[in-house]
Amino acid sequence: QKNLSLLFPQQVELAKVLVEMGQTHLFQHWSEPGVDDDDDKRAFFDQIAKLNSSYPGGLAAYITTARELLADSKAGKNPYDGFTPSVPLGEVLTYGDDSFVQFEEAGIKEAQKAAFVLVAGGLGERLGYNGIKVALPRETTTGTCFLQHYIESILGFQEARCSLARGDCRAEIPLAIMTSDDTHLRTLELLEKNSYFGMKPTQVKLLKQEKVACFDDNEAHLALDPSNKYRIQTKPHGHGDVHSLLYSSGLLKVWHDAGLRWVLFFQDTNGLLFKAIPAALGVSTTKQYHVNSLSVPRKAKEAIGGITKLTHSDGRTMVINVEYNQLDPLLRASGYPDGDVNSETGYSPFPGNINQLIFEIGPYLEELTKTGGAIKEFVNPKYKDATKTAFKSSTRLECMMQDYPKTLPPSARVGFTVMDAWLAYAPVKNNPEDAAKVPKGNPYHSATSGEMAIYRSNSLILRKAGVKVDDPFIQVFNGQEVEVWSRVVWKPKWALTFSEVKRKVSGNCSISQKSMMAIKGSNIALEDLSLDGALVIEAVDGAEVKVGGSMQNKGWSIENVDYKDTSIPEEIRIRGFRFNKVEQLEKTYTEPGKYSLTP
Ligand code: UGB
Repeated sequence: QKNLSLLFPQQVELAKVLVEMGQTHLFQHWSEPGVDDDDDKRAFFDQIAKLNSSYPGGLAAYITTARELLADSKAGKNPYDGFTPSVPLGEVLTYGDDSFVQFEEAGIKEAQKAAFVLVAGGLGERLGYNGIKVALPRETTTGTCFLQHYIESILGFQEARCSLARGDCRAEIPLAIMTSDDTHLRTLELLEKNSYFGMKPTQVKLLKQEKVACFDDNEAHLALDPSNKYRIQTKPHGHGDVHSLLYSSGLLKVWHDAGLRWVLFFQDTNGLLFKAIPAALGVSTTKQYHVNSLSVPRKAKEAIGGITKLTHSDGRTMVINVEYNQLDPLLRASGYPDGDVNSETGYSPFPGNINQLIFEIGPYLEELTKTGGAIKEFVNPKYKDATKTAFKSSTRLECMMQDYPKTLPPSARVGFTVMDAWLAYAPVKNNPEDAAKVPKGNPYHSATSGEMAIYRSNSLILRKAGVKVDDPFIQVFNGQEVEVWSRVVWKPKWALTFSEVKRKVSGNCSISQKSMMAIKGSNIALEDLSLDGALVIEAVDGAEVKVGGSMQNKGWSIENVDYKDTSIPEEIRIRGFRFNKVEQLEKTYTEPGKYSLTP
């Protein structure tokens, strides 16, 4: 009360709202007015004003929803009450077969009408990495970071667009990146420092999401920052913010008006994803899906949602992601006493959502015009114990981008596409310690597995294209047992589809297990190549290089490193290995022309 004399009328109103909403604890430590901290008190109200204005209905609505959701969570109430889950039918693709190749061809054409949206506002709490996740190397053979790889992949589609359009290359494929206060500046810095990795700066739009207030307990008391008692702790509201941002920024409308047809959403650290995009986009256009979610076979209890058909007792049905923390209780409550378990196939019967979503822009914009992009929220507190009375750390309301179809009418065409995990999904989400505790047979989702998955995928693709690639070794890094395949990487412009890989590989090619090969150029053809060592080829556009013959050198060895060894850079030690460049053949072609590289 005494402090109110310090405040402006709007601030008095906000203070009253807080008091009415049971938040008096926020003021308990406040000193007498004028004694000290006046600036801090003003800053406190600035923050409250921002939290209040950036949430529909203001803080009162936010706290009210939180109380309801926290009570439901404590009572173990299932948000899917009344719904019966069953396994849905989707488009199941097999890499490299005729229909896959046809879908890829259709998808590459449709990429001409696509816009990409990267959601990269997450803290990456589970990984515990100090930098932004998109700056992490996707693989350490070339050190290319995730963001560079994503941009180069999109530019690859753009190039494909150019060749399809026979020279008309004016149109650029747009990329929007959702950031948050945690990632915004560092994302911008990464882009600027690297000249946007080849994109035009105007081609990339950053949309910053605002954070929401955190709660300390089930009564939804707002959590004060332990290091500043005049600040409310805040955390990201979740990737679901992307819809309201695309709408409120006007970007979606700009894309729609420019004649684009598809929006493709993707996450910060999936190094395989772009291998799956052409075929998935092909499915969207062929099946005329308004919404298409990419999924992979899911191991029970894996931290990815399950795509589920939900049938309500009133007859409604929808095919939707059920998040990993909700799938088990939903199944137990609806006649599956064992909950989230593998079937006889060794996988959960529910395909795993990898949050790669493809929306058709027209119906999407129409829907957002009605909803403004609002998405249903949820709360996921981490309780200290089974009494569910205290949290391990503060919690907040969240929303997820894949919940978008929940508000769609039954007439909406919502589908999903299942791909092999080796092709489509290898996220970097878990720190080494937690990854080492993942039950045997379940994916680690770590920096170690994320990188090894790239080599596995590329090796398997080359095998399908007729190259003899040795079987992998099994090795343990940071306590995780992984398959170590030949370290083969290529730039997206070398090949975006299986047909392109096949076009660039001919004769009898073989690659030994100890080999590494980095292909950095679009016109590099492998012909009767037998590689046993390390080979790095770089070529400018316009240089056509044929690589063949028996190439042998000592190559790059792999050394174990310990994630606890702080003398090693964090990006490396979280993998548990590093390469030792003993010997390699490295060749760079800087001028257009025709070349042949033989031993
Ligand atoms: N993200 C944001 O941009 N803003 C935020 O506020 C939060 C996150 P996580 P999560 O495919 O592996 C999702 O934390 O949420 C970005 C799906 O819900 O990595 O636990 C963040 O930067 C789940 O169904 O994942 O789980 C990152 O790029 C499953 O599909 C992305 O959102 C799982 O991902 C995902 O955030 C998966």
